[in-house]
Amino acid sequence: MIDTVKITDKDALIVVDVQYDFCPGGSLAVNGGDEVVPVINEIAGRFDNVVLTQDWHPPGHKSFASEWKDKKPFEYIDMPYGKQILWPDHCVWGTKGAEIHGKLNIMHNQLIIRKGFRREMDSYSAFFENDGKTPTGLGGYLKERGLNRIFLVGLATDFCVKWSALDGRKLGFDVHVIEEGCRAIDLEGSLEKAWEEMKSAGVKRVWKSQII
Ligand code: VGL
Ligand code: ZN
Repeated sequence: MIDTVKITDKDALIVVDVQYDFCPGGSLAVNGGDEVVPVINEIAGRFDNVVLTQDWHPPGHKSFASEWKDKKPFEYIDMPYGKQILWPDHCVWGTKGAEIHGKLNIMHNQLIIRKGFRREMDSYSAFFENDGKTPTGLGGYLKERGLNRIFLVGLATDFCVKWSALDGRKLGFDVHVIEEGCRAIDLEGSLEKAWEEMKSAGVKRVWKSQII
């Protein structure tokens, strides 16, 4: 029998980057990205505390391949904080693609944390920018509210969800990822690798039927 997880008022659901650019038709579309919307709507009602993240880049963000001569999306570049994958322009602030999906229906969402707003640095994780040390403030917010157990859903499993899960562990949170609430970009096996990394960091992989 699979264990169930009983949600309490000390838990938080974190909905990562469910934005048009990561959904079919968007500039960095994730396969089946929009399929997470009804799943998340269903799950969200079981949580008293819900937080959203929003990938939010200025035009000309350095993670965009279009900013670099002779570079194409999904190639790499060395940034001062390490290796960076270059992306198609996406989630440019003020554009439709940056908006949170309109069918996401979570009236009791309490916070939207924006990330990636510094032109020179990318930010996958909900907790730290890609230098691994500049905080977004979410860790402090959750801790101050005594919310120590987090459940992640959203896009993409192998980038922003994974980085958030690993940083969540580093900050001492009890971290769960809800399988059907996520979809992946999956570049060169990155999805399988993501689940391995999360497992070894003590992230728990759960299915929505286990959440009661
Ligand atoms: C993401 C690539 C670039 C994500 C954001 O939300 O997973 N991936 N920016
Ligand atoms: Zn981005």
